[in-house]
Amino acid sequence: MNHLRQETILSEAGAACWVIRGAFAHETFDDWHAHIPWQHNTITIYGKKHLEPRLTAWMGPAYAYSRIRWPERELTPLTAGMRDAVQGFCASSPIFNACLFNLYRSGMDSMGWHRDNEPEIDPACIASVSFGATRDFAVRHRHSNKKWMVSLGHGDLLVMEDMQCDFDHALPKRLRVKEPRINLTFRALRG
Ligand SMILES: O=C(O)CCC(=O)C(=O)O
Repeated sequence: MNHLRQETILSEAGAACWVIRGAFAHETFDDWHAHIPWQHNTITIYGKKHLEPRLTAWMGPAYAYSRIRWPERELTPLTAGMRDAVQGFCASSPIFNACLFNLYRSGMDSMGWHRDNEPEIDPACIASVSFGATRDFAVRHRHSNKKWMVSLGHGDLLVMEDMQCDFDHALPKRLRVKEPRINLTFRALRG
């Protein structure tokens, strides 16, 4: 894997975001799509129920966010293998014991600005792998409003270190994108 190099997206006040292009380009979208137990959750915004603009799945300890409750589900061998490979790129990270999966069916699907700052998530490192369509990933500083945009393609690894306090991130809609994208986000949940 000598040809893989780390590309810094941001490095500010102890926080960092970096990408390794094509780290998992040998994996196929179809294999992951078939492997993951997708579900389509309803969320409540200002008292109104909406279907989330993406499909999701969870493997790891029991976890809840935005009133969605995920029961404990063991990482499958395929997911645990990917976790081990991702962990290999993140030497100083706590051990990832959970994975949130996102399926964006087309550029109409998205994820709004947020932080992964639930108290049980270790903020030191969150790592994600993308498969399928290339999509823009946006980051903004919560106080200065400075913004960064990085395009994530098939097999790219994105790592966020100590970013969940001062930075938000999002996956904006891109109406020209017709193809689906899967994102695997590995987190370390504290027991
Ligand atoms: O799909 C992405 O790259 C973003 C996923 C994300 O922000 C999250 O799962 O918290």
